[in-house]
Amino acid sequence: MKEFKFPKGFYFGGATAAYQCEGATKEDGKGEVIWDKYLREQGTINPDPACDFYHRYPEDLELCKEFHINAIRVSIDWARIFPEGEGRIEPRGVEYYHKLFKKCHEEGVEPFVTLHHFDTPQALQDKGGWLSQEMLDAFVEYAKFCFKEYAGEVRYWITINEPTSMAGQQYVGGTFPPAYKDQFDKCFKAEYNQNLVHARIVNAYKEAGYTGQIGIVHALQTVYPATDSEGDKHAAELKDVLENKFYLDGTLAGKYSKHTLALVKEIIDANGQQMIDIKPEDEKVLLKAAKQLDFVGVNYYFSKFMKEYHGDTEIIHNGTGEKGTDVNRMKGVGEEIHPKDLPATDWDWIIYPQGMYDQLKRVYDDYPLVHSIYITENGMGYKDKFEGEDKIIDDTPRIDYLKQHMEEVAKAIEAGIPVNGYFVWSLQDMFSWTNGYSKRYGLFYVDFKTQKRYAKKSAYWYKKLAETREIPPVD
Ligand code: GCO
Repeated sequence: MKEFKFPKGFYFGGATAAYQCEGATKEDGKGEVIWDKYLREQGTINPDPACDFYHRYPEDLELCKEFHINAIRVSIDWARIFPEGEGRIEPRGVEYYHKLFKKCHEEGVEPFVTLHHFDTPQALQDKGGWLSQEMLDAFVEYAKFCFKEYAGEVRYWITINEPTSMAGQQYVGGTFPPAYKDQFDKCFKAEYNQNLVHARIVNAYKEAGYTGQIGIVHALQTVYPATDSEGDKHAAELKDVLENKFYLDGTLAGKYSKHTLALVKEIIDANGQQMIDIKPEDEKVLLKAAKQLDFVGVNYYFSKFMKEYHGDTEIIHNGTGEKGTDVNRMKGVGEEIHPKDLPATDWDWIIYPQGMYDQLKRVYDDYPLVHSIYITENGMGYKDKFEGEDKIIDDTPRIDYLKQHMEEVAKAIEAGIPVNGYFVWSLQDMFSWTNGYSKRYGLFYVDFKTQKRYAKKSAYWYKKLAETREIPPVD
């Protein structure tokens, strides 16, 4: 791409999430979250010490400064502040985030702070999680507490990270606790509740008159039909409504279109379940929030290609498998296929940079209330190899991935789409919810035994990008 320069003030960030990086899951009075119980029972991933961000955040933020990374996505672990999700407050947890934000500002790194990044307090999950009114009300109270406590320290708030991964994997895919499968009615009910509680929080933030910005982060997968057949086109529409459109309508338009609801009903009916209730009074809340929303965050990793599926046995395996093993069929939706000519990561995530542009264009064109977009996650899982203290870790395939996607962002900006920042997932290596420690995403390699950080080749590439605001070549 020739002579493109990202605008001044553009954020070149790195993304993290509390539970994936902090470790210290039992420290300073922190309460239990759904992953503590689940990972203990599964015996697969030990969330401690992760990359020990709880103690090593100063070093990570100093690295940000050194590498010209001027923003960081962090999340607050709800159960550090409210160990039971509601009621009693733990002052040590409250204090920790004050220290973290202070350090961010000292290093000139703008914090973008997520309130919920997959780590529901266990006490609230026991009451029904996203399906319970008590959890929703507790979420609003926790959000209001944070707004007041950290006012002046946090200028960018994110209500929920990837609600689709949460609801989809809790009720359909079965890879997030409590790991139910094929419960499309509950999945859409959880989605409905997430949209609504997000809107209540946005409205509360605005009513209180804070001057910062508030948004939501969606994981958007761009869905294409595998062929031009009507059946494949329809399968793509169904998949899109399940993964993207129900959320986009709810949070960015503030209203579910008739077509969206018809597709939702079709999926639920095909699975012999009960259609969810859409209440007109809830839509008023959604619309008010959509009109006041400051930005939308887009997490983009891959695109999906859909084929009509006629079989009646469902095999669901949602993107967790090692290469070649990933099958993804959903009853009432369709079957994902992998076009032969498209590359994929070691976890079979199809690499399709064009999908990033198409998705940004869709969000901007189809949702006129949207006026500011951040790429809040984009990156590549890779089995990085450490070859000694004196050798720079060569992650050229990741640089290639980042470069191709940055070019799509640049294309979007040139087309007038207001993208104001980009966050690499992830700043440093941490663990992946379903793939553990072997799936590394970081710009900085973490030796999980010593907790030492090493800049990968991609970190130097990113530094150059942030310094010059121009996309450097791969080598
Ligand atoms: C992983 C994912 C990441 C994170 C992130 C999502 O493998 O862990 O690729 O995207 O899950 O927390 O917001």
